[in-house]
Amino acid sequence: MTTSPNPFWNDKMKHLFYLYDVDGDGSITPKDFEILANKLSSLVGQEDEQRREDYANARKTLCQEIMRADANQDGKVTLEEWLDFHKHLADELHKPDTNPEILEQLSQRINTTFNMLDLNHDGYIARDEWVKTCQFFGVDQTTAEKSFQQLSKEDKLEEDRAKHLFFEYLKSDDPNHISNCCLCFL
Ligand SMILES: [Ca+2]
Ligand SMILES: [Ca+2]
Repeated sequence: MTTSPNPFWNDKMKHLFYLYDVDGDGSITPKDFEILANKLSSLVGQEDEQRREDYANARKTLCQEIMRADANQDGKVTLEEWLDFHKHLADELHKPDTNPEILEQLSQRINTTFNMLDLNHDGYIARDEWVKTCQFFGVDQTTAEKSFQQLSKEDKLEEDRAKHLFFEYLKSDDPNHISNCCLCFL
């Protein structure tokens, strides 16, 4: 059963759509991921061959996961397809018996995002990695630092915690929920 989306949730997902539509042509395509991954990889050392390769792989995985939203399979995810897709995911996450296949897909997605944010690849997102990434997505430094303080423990954001926050972020209708404290959470 699909309920009509809450306005806060709808705005949040729209915002996320526009973050992914990097070239601003009104739809999400594999080209957007290429641009995004190239830009993000400039945050890590360019001389690091291994990390560049990781980024290329992460981009492919993330792109595959997100292109699932392309309902009519024309190679573009429109805003409407994006909202429908995430509404379906949010509805699934609200169920006590979430479809395990969907959980698996979402885990893939958060793992990939996490690995991209974990710039030095030590298994944690550190404050500076978080702040850098937030700034990259247009969030000011003060907001980014404040959100990190709320999200992290002992100045680190662990993978499990990040995954949990991501699930909450996808389904939460509550503007005051901690997962919503920073809209740039992918
Ligand atoms: Ca685009
Ligand atoms: Ca489409």
